[in-house]
Amino acid sequence: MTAPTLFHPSREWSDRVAVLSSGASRTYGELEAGSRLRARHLLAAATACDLEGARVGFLMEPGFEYVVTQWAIWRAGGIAVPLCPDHPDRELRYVIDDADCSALIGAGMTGRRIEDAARERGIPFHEVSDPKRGFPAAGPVPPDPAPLPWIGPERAAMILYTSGTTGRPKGVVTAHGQIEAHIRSLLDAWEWERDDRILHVLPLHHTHGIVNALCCPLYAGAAVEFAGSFEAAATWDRLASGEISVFMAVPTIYAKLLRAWEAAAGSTRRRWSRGAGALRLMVSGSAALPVRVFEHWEEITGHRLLERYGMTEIGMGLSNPYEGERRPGTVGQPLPDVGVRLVRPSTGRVLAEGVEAFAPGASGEIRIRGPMVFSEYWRRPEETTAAFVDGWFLTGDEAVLEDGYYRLLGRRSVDILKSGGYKISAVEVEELLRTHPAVRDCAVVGIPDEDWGERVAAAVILKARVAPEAGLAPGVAVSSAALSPPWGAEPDSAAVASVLDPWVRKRLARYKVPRAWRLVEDLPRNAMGKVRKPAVRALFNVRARPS
Ligand code: MLC
Ligand code: AMP
Repeated sequence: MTAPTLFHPSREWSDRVAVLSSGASRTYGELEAGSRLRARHLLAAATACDLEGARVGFLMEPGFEYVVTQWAIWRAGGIAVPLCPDHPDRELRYVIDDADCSALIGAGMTGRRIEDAARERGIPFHEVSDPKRGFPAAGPVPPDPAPLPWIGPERAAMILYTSGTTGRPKGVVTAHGQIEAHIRSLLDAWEWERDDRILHVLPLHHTHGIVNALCCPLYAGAAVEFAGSFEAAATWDRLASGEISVFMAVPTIYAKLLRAWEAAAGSTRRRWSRGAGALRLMVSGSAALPVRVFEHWEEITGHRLLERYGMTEIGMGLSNPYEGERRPGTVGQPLPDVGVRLVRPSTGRVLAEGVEAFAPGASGEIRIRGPMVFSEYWRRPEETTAAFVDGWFLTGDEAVLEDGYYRLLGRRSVDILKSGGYKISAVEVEELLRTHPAVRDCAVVGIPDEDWGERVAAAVILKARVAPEAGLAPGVAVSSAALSPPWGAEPDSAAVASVLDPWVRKRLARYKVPRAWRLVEDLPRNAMGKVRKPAVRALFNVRARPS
């Protein structure tokens, strides 16, 4: 394989616009120069000529600085660890510690949130304000063009954190060559062109926003327009501007856009519909796209959304065709260079491979192989080994191959939820809740939601005796029934929610916060004492489905 070109734009592109953000447009030449300078500052601060895989955490809003920083870390030989501006300190510190970051970079008010974390850990915090200035505090910088290290495709490039079936999120390590294989597969399948401009509305700590919507266009020489955070009317206006050719989003965003369209005046609707209809490509992924959303979107824009399937560990695996029939409710066929199999886990029998079904109609686990599949879970060798069988990655997703198209049936684990495209571990939320002084036990489940796919819901048993500092009792409470928060005589689900919601919010990303609460005296369990999650779902008036 040749040297990765993730951060080596073609010389011919120097004057082309690479990034538009905060009302300014920046060229590939500026990106190239800014990231080289920042890389040299990083190396000077570390007194090294190659960061040799040191992890560098960075926190900033989506925009030009983000891209300059990502490229600078790569050019300096570091591993980029993007941090999420929405996360509370506890989550940020978890990632910084788990990745064992040796330097942190922050921009603006958002970035300054990790300054204390750097000081406490005795690692440098670099504040960036202007790419031309690099890090002023980093001391003397070698003259340009100083040699930057050569980065081979096998070297680790990025760690992204993803939830699993157990506890806290794991770091997924991908190498430069793997990211490049992911990009090349999508460039080929979706026909990215230099003249494309994508409207970018996704978070930049997950593969959808980072690789599909940022690295792909930059690799193709196209332009990325950052919208800031997602806002439906502003997004419609930009889609209708005539300047955007590509859009990628999670189903919740399309659902929110549809609601905004329905609420708009007739003339606005016509303008939005006409404008969006002129785009070259609109993609949905990260969660199941409801057929109703697919159909409504087609009705108002004429676009048949291209739905695809991916995962942090594998990049993208399956996609409906760019040319050819895009079938609602399916995720299409294997992407270029991706090996896809359906396997019955209990027997190891291969039920389908590629587009060939060996046991028509039978469902199995999706297993993936290919040059884009990740290297390892960061410092978790046992979990890495357990994630593969014969070189195939076990996705944990269940699917069936029907008439040559894969259709997802759901996750094999009830403990993995998806809300608004974010993966959430029920176990992580449960483990946190159990550390609250008033909580004896709990069970967290996903309940279906039209717009969000799933919402997080928690059933909670309170301790019989609660210390006053628990916040649920004004003094010494003696029994669960007698627990009385200051605002009510009897504890009920609403009272529990009012105490636990703000407590959880301080500790977990907001998309992990339960949106529905039930106070229960006991949890439904099977004969082995294991909580029956389908029965927990029923507590929220959701019809039980098999676990
Ligand atoms: C926001 N909220 C959520 C939420 N996002 N609740 C549950 N699930 C979510 N995902 C809550 C907020 O806390 C707030 O509630 C309320 O919703 C409104 O917040 P908001 O910030 O105004 O919402 P909005 O900006 O509209 O955010 C929604 C969203 C966002 C869909 C734009 O969730 C998002 O960017 N999702 C994309 C996730 C993503 O990129 N996944 C890719 C993973 S990679 P309150 O009570 O706090 O006010 C992957 C692989 C692959 O999956 O195949 O791509
Ligand atoms: P993440 O771990 O955040 O990368 O999320 C990956 C998971 O998102 C996959 O394992 C699937 O469960 C889910 N997913 C991604 N794309 C789709 C899709 N088009 N339809 C249904 N689920 C999807």
